[in-house]
This record gives sequence, C-alpha cells and structure tokens, in this order.
Amino acid sequence: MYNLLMVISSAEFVKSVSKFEDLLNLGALEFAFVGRSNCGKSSLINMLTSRKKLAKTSQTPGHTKLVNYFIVNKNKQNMFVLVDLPGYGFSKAGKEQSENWSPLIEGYLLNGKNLRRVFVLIDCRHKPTENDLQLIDFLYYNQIPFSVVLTKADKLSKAQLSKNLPLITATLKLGKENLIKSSSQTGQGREEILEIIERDLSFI
Ligand SMILES: Nc1nc2c(ncn2[C@@H]2O[C@H](COP(=O)(O)OP(=O)(O)OP(=O)(O)O)[C@@H](O)[C@H]2O)c(=O)[nH]1
Ligand SMILES: [Mg+2]
Repeated sequence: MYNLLMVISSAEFVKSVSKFEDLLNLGALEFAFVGRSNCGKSSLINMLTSRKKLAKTSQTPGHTKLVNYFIVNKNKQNMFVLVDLPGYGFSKAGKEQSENWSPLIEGYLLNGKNLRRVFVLIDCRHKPTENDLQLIDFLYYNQIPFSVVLTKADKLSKAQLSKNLPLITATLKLGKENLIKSSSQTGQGREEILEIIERDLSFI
C-alpha cells in the first residue's frame, strides 16, 4: 500500500523555558528529543520540519540549555509540538557541566501530561554512554514511550555502520530493528520518524 507522508504545513518556535514552573501546556501532544550534547537533536528537528534554522545548532557541545518548544501544523487537525531539550554529558574548560542530565530534563519528562514520545538520540559513531543507559532505564521505569534514533548516519560508510551496530545493540539491549538510522544532512530517517509521530497522533 502507498502511504502519503504527513504534510508539515507550518513549524514555529514558541518559547524557551529555563525553569520547571514555566513549562508550557500548548494543548497538543509533545515529542521530545533527548540525548548527549552534540548528538544532533536540534539538527534533527530542523530536518524533520524542513526548516534549516528553526532550532539553533552548533558545533560546540552544550548549545541548547533550555527547553525549546516548536509548534507544528498549528491549529490544524494534525497539530503537534516538538521539544528540543538540553544535551547531557559534556565537560567544558575543566569544569564538569551537566555531566548528568539536568533536573530540568527530568522535570520535563515527568511533568508531561502532553508528552507522547521521547526520541532518544545516539550518535551512531559512538558506543552509548552510561547517561544514555540511565535515560533509557528512566523511560522504562516511568513508562514513557520512546524510540531510539541513531544520528549522523552520513558520517559512516555502510560497512562502518554495520561494524558499529552490534556494539550499540548489545549496549542498549535493543534489537537493530528497533533503531532508526537518521541523517540531518541527507534526510535519512525522516519518513520513519514522521510516520511514528503520525501514528501516535492517531491513537489519542
Ligand atoms: N554530518 C552530520 N552532522 C550533523 C548531523 N546532525 C548534527 N550534525 C552536526 O553536529 C553538530 C551538533 O548538532 P546539534 O544539532 O547542534 O546537536 P545538539 O544535540 O542539539 O547539541 P546540544 O544542543 O549542544 O545538546 C553540528 O555541527 C551539526 O551540524 C548529521 O546528521 N550529519
Ligand atoms: Mg541543541
């Protein structure tokens, strides 16, 4: 059967929030992007919405420090919210900064009445970290639906990616059929992720 991919007719930045008390309720389901600093969360949001500069990206890890809300298809039947969260696990100038994920991330994940799914992003070149595993445990424990996305797939050849995959699947204890390969450069994974979002939106 031929499936039409969901149309993204608009995507707008709504607000950046720094405090738990200020988290928003936009009256639409939320899809959050979580992962290590620099793993490509903001870039993926831009790729999914086909808006190059919607979410700010940077080569310097730790760029996104706030909870950023973006509303997609505003006032349409298939309206939803993308949430760009701060990254975890980087150190800067000898000073440990957000080595563990910030209380804001945890607060957001536990608060969310509207949170429909978390996309856990892992750079396909690296072995998942202790923080990635803790995040996944946390999501299992709190029964928050999630999908794992392997980012930056364009940076590895097919052969290199196949070589890395067993390390990632064994560390995460997830079958490879449960991992979505993506690239913000080539658009790989866009359909798969939008299909998940569309399916989630239709089961409410
Ligand atoms: N080649 C390639 N580069 C990517 C991809 N995704 C992100 N990058 C690059 O990786 C760097 C970090 O990307 P961001 O999207 O800012 O990462 P982030 O996870 O939002 O980072 P923080 O906000 O610091 O947590 C930028 O230089 C991006 O251009 C990808 O799929 N392919
Ligand atoms: Mg970012």
